[in-house]
Amino acid sequence: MESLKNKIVFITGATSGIGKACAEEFARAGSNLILCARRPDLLNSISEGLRTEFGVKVFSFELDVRDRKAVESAVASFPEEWKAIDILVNNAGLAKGMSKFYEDDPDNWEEMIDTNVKGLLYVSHAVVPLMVKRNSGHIINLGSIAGHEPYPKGSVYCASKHAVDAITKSLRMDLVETNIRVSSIDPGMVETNFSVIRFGGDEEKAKNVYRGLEPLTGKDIAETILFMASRPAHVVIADVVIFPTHQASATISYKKV
Ligand code: NDP
Ligand code: 8X3
Repeated sequence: MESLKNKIVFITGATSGIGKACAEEFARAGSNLILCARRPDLLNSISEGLRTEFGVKVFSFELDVRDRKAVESAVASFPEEWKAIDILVNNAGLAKGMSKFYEDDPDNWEEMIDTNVKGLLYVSHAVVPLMVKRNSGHIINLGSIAGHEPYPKGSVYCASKHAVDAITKSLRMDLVETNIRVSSIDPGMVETNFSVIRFGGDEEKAKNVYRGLEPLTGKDIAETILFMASRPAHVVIADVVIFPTHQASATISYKKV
Protein backbone atom coordinates (compact mmCIF):
# COMPACT_ATOMS: atom_id res chain seq x y z
CA MET A 1 0.00 0.00 0.00
CA GLU A 2 1.30 3.46 -0.95
CA SER A 3 1.02 6.22 1.62
CA LEU A 4 -1.44 9.00 0.82
CA LYS A 5 0.24 11.37 3.27
CA ASN A 6 1.05 14.76 1.72
CA LYS A 7 -0.49 13.76 -1.60
CA ILE A 8 -2.49 16.52 -3.30
CA VAL A 9 -6.04 15.36 -3.91
CA PHE A 10 -8.50 17.45 -5.94
CA ILE A 11 -12.14 16.55 -5.27
CA THR A 12 -15.02 18.14 -7.17
CA GLY A 13 -18.38 18.40 -5.43
CA ALA A 14 -17.02 18.25 -1.89
CA THR A 15 -19.95 19.80 -0.02
CA SER A 16 -22.08 16.67 0.27
CA GLY A 17 -22.31 12.90 0.09
CA ILE A 18 -19.50 10.99 -1.58
CA GLY A 19 -17.31 14.03 -2.28
CA LYS A 20 -17.49 15.23 1.32
CA ALA A 21 -16.76 11.71 2.60
CA CYS A 22 -13.74 11.50 0.26
CA ALA A 23 -12.46 14.81 1.62
CA GLU A 24 -12.72 13.43 5.17
CA GLU A 25 -11.08 10.08 4.40
CA PHE A 26 -8.19 11.57 2.38
CA ALA A 27 -7.66 14.14 5.16
CA ARG A 28 -7.60 11.32 7.72
CA ALA A 29 -4.87 9.69 5.59
CA GLY A 30 -2.86 12.95 5.70
CA SER A 31 -3.52 14.16 2.14
CA ASN A 32 -3.73 17.86 1.34
CA LEU A 33 -6.94 18.79 -0.41
CA ILE A 34 -8.21 20.96 -3.22
CA LEU A 35 -11.98 21.15 -2.87
CA CYS A 36 -14.64 22.81 -4.96
CA ALA A 37 -18.42 23.05 -5.23
CA ARG A 38 -21.02 25.75 -5.82
CA ARG A 39 -21.88 26.51 -2.16
CA PRO A 40 -18.97 28.55 -0.81
CA ASP A 41 -20.16 28.92 2.79
CA LEU A 42 -20.64 25.21 3.24
CA LEU A 43 -17.35 24.51 1.47
CA ASN A 44 -15.53 26.95 3.75
CA SER A 45 -16.91 25.41 6.92
CA ILE A 46 -16.09 21.87 5.72
CA SER A 47 -12.55 23.00 4.80
CA GLU A 48 -12.01 24.68 8.16
CA GLY A 49 -13.27 21.57 9.97
CA LEU A 50 -10.81 19.35 8.07
CA ARG A 51 -7.85 21.67 8.75
CA THR A 52 -8.67 21.71 12.45
CA GLU A 53 -9.39 17.99 12.84
CA PHE A 54 -6.63 16.53 10.67
CA GLY A 55 -3.99 19.29 10.42
CA VAL A 56 -3.92 19.05 6.62
CA LYS A 57 -3.78 21.89 4.11
CA VAL A 58 -7.03 22.62 2.30
CA PHE A 59 -7.33 24.92 -0.69
CA SER A 60 -10.97 25.42 -1.56
CA PHE A 61 -12.86 27.59 -3.98
CA GLU A 62 -16.34 28.06 -5.38
CA LEU A 63 -16.72 26.43 -8.78
CA ASP A 64 -19.54 25.37 -11.03
CA VAL A 65 -17.97 22.63 -13.15
CA ARG A 66 -20.41 23.46 -15.97
CA ASP A 67 -18.64 26.78 -16.53
CA ARG A 68 -15.75 25.93 -18.86
CA LYS A 69 -14.01 29.30 -18.60
CA ALA A 70 -14.28 29.28 -14.80
CA VAL A 71 -12.81 25.76 -14.64
CA GLU A 72 -9.92 26.70 -16.94
CA SER A 73 -9.09 29.92 -15.14
CA ALA A 74 -9.42 28.38 -11.67
CA VAL A 75 -6.97 25.58 -12.43
CA ALA A 76 -4.60 27.92 -14.32
CA SER A 77 -4.47 30.21 -11.30
CA PHE A 78 -3.77 27.53 -8.68
CA PRO A 79 -0.73 28.50 -6.61
CA GLU A 80 2.31 26.63 -8.02
CA GLU A 81 2.57 24.22 -5.07
CA TRP A 82 -1.04 23.13 -5.62
CA LYS A 83 -0.54 22.31 -9.29
CA ALA A 84 1.23 19.04 -8.50
CA ILE A 85 -2.10 17.21 -8.27
CA ASP A 86 -1.62 13.53 -7.46
CA ILE A 87 -5.24 12.40 -7.47
CA LEU A 88 -8.29 13.91 -9.16
CA VAL A 89 -11.67 12.63 -7.96
CA ASN A 90 -14.24 13.69 -10.57
CA ASN A 91 -17.23 13.43 -8.27
CA ALA A 92 -19.50 16.47 -8.93
CA GLY A 93 -22.67 15.15 -10.49
CA LEU A 94 -26.37 14.76 -10.17
CA ALA A 95 -29.60 13.26 -11.42
CA LYS A 96 -32.58 15.52 -12.05
CA GLY A 97 -36.02 13.96 -12.39
CA MET A 98 -37.10 10.40 -12.94
CA SER A 99 -39.76 10.02 -15.59
CA LYS A 100 -40.44 8.38 -18.90
CA PHE A 101 -38.27 9.87 -21.63
CA TYR A 102 -41.20 11.43 -23.47
CA GLU A 103 -42.42 13.08 -20.24
CA ASP A 104 -39.00 14.38 -19.16
CA ASP A 105 -38.24 18.07 -18.76
CA PRO A 106 -35.41 18.81 -21.23
CA ASP A 107 -33.99 21.39 -18.80
CA ASN A 108 -33.07 18.42 -16.61
CA TRP A 109 -31.20 16.83 -19.51
CA GLU A 110 -29.16 19.98 -19.97
CA GLU A 111 -28.22 20.07 -16.31
CA MET A 112 -27.22 16.40 -16.13
CA ILE A 113 -25.23 16.40 -19.36
CA ASP A 114 -23.58 19.74 -18.57
CA THR A 115 -22.55 18.59 -15.09
CA ASN A 116 -21.91 14.85 -15.34
CA VAL A 117 -20.33 14.82 -18.78
CA LYS A 118 -19.14 18.27 -19.81
CA GLY A 119 -18.12 19.31 -16.28
CA LEU A 120 -16.05 16.14 -15.89
CA LEU A 121 -14.46 16.81 -19.28
CA TYR A 122 -13.62 20.44 -18.46
CA VAL A 123 -12.01 19.57 -15.13
CA SER A 124 -10.09 16.65 -16.59
CA HIS A 125 -8.94 18.71 -19.56
CA ALA A 126 -7.56 21.35 -17.21
CA VAL A 127 -5.86 18.92 -14.82
CA VAL A 128 -4.57 16.05 -16.97
CA PRO A 129 -1.92 18.19 -18.77
CA LEU A 130 -0.43 19.02 -15.34
CA MET A 131 -0.21 15.30 -14.65
CA VAL A 132 1.28 14.56 -18.08
CA LYS A 133 3.97 17.18 -17.45
CA ARG A 134 4.96 15.33 -14.25
CA ASN A 135 4.28 11.87 -15.73
CA SER A 136 2.37 11.09 -12.58
CA GLY A 137 -1.21 11.12 -11.34
CA HIS A 138 -4.45 9.23 -10.86
CA ILE A 139 -7.88 10.21 -12.14
CA ILE A 140 -10.83 8.54 -10.41
CA ASN A 141 -14.22 9.15 -12.00
CA LEU A 142 -17.57 8.67 -10.30
CA GLY A 143 -19.53 6.61 -12.74
CA SER A 144 -22.51 4.56 -11.62
CA ILE A 145 -24.25 1.25 -12.13
CA ALA A 146 -26.36 3.51 -14.39
CA GLY A 147 -23.30 3.63 -16.65
CA HIS A 148 -23.39 -0.14 -17.03
CA GLU A 149 -27.12 -0.80 -17.20
CA PRO A 150 -29.78 1.61 -18.39
CA TYR A 151 -33.02 1.52 -16.42
CA PRO A 152 -36.55 2.83 -17.02
CA LYS A 153 -37.18 6.53 -16.38
CA GLY A 154 -33.48 7.24 -16.28
CA SER A 155 -32.51 7.57 -19.93
CA VAL A 156 -30.46 10.75 -19.75
CA TYR A 157 -28.86 10.13 -16.35
CA CYS A 158 -27.92 6.63 -17.56
CA ALA A 159 -26.62 8.09 -20.83
CA SER A 160 -24.49 10.59 -18.90
CA LYS A 161 -22.93 7.80 -16.83
CA HIS A 162 -22.39 5.63 -19.93
CA ALA A 163 -20.51 8.65 -21.27
CA VAL A 164 -18.39 8.74 -18.11
CA ASP A 165 -17.59 5.05 -18.65
CA ALA A 166 -16.52 5.71 -22.26
CA ILE A 167 -14.43 8.75 -21.28
CA THR A 168 -12.71 6.77 -18.50
CA LYS A 169 -11.79 3.91 -20.83
CA SER A 170 -10.69 6.14 -23.69
CA LEU A 171 -8.61 8.39 -21.44
CA ARG A 172 -6.88 5.32 -19.99
CA MET A 173 -5.92 4.38 -23.56
CA ASP A 174 -4.68 7.90 -24.33
CA LEU A 175 -2.45 7.80 -21.24
CA VAL A 176 -1.27 4.21 -21.51
CA GLU A 177 2.34 5.18 -22.24
CA THR A 178 2.46 7.36 -19.11
CA ASN A 179 2.50 6.55 -15.41
CA ILE A 180 -0.94 8.15 -15.02
CA ARG A 181 -3.72 5.86 -13.87
CA VAL A 182 -7.38 6.22 -14.79
CA SER A 183 -10.11 4.48 -12.80
CA SER A 184 -13.81 4.59 -12.27
CA ILE A 185 -16.00 3.59 -9.39
CA ASP A 186 -19.58 2.68 -10.19
CA PRO A 187 -21.87 2.48 -7.19
CA GLY A 188 -25.44 1.34 -6.87
CA MET A 189 -27.53 2.85 -4.09
CA VAL A 190 -25.63 5.27 -1.86
CA GLU A 191 -27.73 7.31 0.54
CA THR A 192 -26.59 10.92 0.17
CA ASN A 193 -28.39 14.02 -1.00
CA PHE A 194 -28.53 12.44 -4.48
CA SER A 195 -32.19 11.33 -4.40
CA VAL A 196 -33.32 14.54 -2.70
CA ILE A 197 -31.86 16.47 -5.64
CA ARG A 198 -33.25 13.95 -8.14
CA PHE A 199 -36.76 14.39 -6.72
CA GLY A 200 -36.60 18.19 -6.51
CA GLY A 201 -36.25 18.39 -2.72
CA ASP A 202 -38.91 15.78 -1.84
CA GLU A 203 -37.20 14.18 1.19
CA GLU A 204 -39.90 11.57 1.72
CA LYS A 205 -39.69 10.31 -1.84
CA ALA A 206 -35.90 10.25 -1.52
CA LYS A 207 -36.06 8.18 1.70
CA ASN A 208 -38.32 5.67 -0.03
CA VAL A 209 -35.57 4.80 -2.50
CA TYR A 210 -33.57 3.23 0.34
CA ARG A 211 -36.36 2.07 2.64
CA GLY A 212 -36.17 -1.64 3.49
CA LEU A 213 -32.50 -2.18 2.78
CA GLU A 214 -29.24 -0.85 4.13
CA PRO A 215 -27.79 1.37 1.41
CA LEU A 216 -24.14 2.22 0.94
CA THR A 217 -22.84 5.37 2.59
CA GLY A 218 -20.53 8.05 1.25
CA LYS A 219 -17.89 6.63 3.62
CA ASP A 220 -18.18 3.16 1.99
CA ILE A 221 -17.41 4.74 -1.37
CA ALA A 222 -14.66 6.98 0.00
CA GLU A 223 -12.89 4.05 1.68
CA THR A 224 -12.97 2.13 -1.61
CA ILE A 225 -11.59 5.15 -3.48
CA LEU A 226 -8.75 5.40 -0.95
CA PHE A 227 -7.99 1.71 -1.51
CA MET A 228 -7.85 2.33 -5.27
CA ALA A 229 -5.62 5.39 -4.81
CA SER A 230 -3.20 3.64 -2.49
CA ARG A 231 -2.32 0.66 -4.73
CA PRO A 232 1.32 0.40 -5.73
CA ALA A 233 2.27 2.45 -8.81
CA HIS A 234 2.20 -0.54 -11.17
CA VAL A 235 -1.47 -1.35 -10.32
CA VAL A 236 -4.55 0.36 -11.73
CA ILE A 237 -7.94 -0.71 -10.49
CA ALA A 238 -9.75 0.05 -13.73
CA ASP A 239 -13.33 -0.17 -12.49
CA VAL A 240 -15.17 -1.04 -9.31
CA VAL A 241 -18.88 -1.86 -9.29
CA ILE A 242 -20.14 -1.62 -5.73
CA PHE A 243 -23.62 -2.39 -4.37
CA PRO A 244 -25.34 -2.69 -1.04
CA THR A 245 -25.55 -6.41 -0.26
CA HIS A 246 -29.27 -6.52 -1.04
CA GLN A 247 -28.87 -4.92 -4.46
CA ALA A 248 -28.04 -7.17 -7.43
CA SER A 249 -28.37 -4.89 -10.45
CA ALA A 250 -29.62 -1.42 -11.35
CA THR A 251 -33.21 -2.65 -11.09
CA ILE A 252 -33.09 -5.64 -8.75
CA SER A 253 -32.89 -5.24 -5.01
CA TYR A 254 -34.44 -6.98 -2.04
CA LYS A 255 -36.31 -4.78 0.39
CA LYS A 256 -37.88 -5.85 3.66
CA VAL A 257 -41.04 -3.83 4.02
P1 NDP B 1 -24.83 14.64 -3.44
O1 NDP B 1 -26.01 15.36 -4.02
O2 NDP B 1 -24.86 14.30 -1.99
O3 NDP B 1 -23.49 15.45 -3.75
C1 NDP B 1 -23.25 16.00 -5.03
C2 NDP B 1 -22.08 16.97 -4.95
O4 NDP B 1 -21.82 17.48 -6.26
C3 NDP B 1 -22.37 18.16 -4.05
O5 NDP B 1 -21.23 18.45 -3.28
C4 NDP B 1 -22.65 19.30 -5.03
O6 NDP B 1 -22.22 20.51 -4.44
C5 NDP B 1 -21.74 18.89 -6.20
N1 NDP B 1 -22.15 19.47 -7.47
C6 NDP B 1 -23.32 19.27 -8.13
N2 NDP B 1 -23.34 20.00 -9.25
C7 NDP B 1 -22.16 20.69 -9.29
C8 NDP B 1 -21.61 21.62 -10.20
N3 NDP B 1 -22.27 22.01 -11.29
N4 NDP B 1 -20.38 22.13 -9.94
C9 NDP B 1 -19.71 21.74 -8.83
N5 NDP B 1 -20.19 20.86 -7.94
C10 NDP B 1 -21.40 20.35 -8.17
O7 NDP B 1 -24.69 13.32 -4.32
P2 NDP B 1 -23.65 12.09 -4.27
O8 NDP B 1 -22.58 12.34 -3.31
O9 NDP B 1 -24.43 10.85 -4.15
O10 NDP B 1 -23.09 12.14 -5.77
C11 NDP B 1 -21.73 12.27 -6.09
C12 NDP B 1 -21.45 11.55 -7.39
O11 NDP B 1 -21.69 10.16 -7.23
C13 NDP B 1 -22.31 11.98 -8.58
O12 NDP B 1 -21.49 12.03 -9.73
C14 NDP B 1 -23.34 10.86 -8.69
O13 NDP B 1 -23.85 10.74 -10.00
C15 NDP B 1 -22.49 9.68 -8.30
N6 NDP B 1 -23.22 8.50 -7.85
C16 NDP B 1 -24.09 8.56 -6.79
C17 NDP B 1 -24.78 7.43 -6.39
C18 NDP B 1 -25.78 7.45 -5.29
O14 NDP B 1 -26.58 6.49 -5.18
N7 NDP B 1 -25.81 8.46 -4.43
C19 NDP B 1 -24.55 6.14 -7.04
C20 NDP B 1 -23.64 6.19 -8.16
C21 NDP B 1 -22.99 7.33 -8.51
P3 NDP B 1 -22.89 21.95 -4.64
O15 NDP B 1 -24.38 21.74 -4.66
O16 NDP B 1 -22.41 22.72 -3.44
O17 NDP B 1 -22.33 22.47 -5.91
C1 8X3 C 1 -26.92 6.54 -8.83
C2 8X3 C 1 -27.41 5.14 -8.68
O1 8X3 C 1 -29.20 3.51 -9.48
O2 8X3 C 1 -29.91 5.76 -8.81
O3 8X3 C 1 -26.04 6.65 -9.89
O4 8X3 C 1 -28.74 5.41 -10.88
S1 8X3 C 1 -28.87 4.96 -9.52
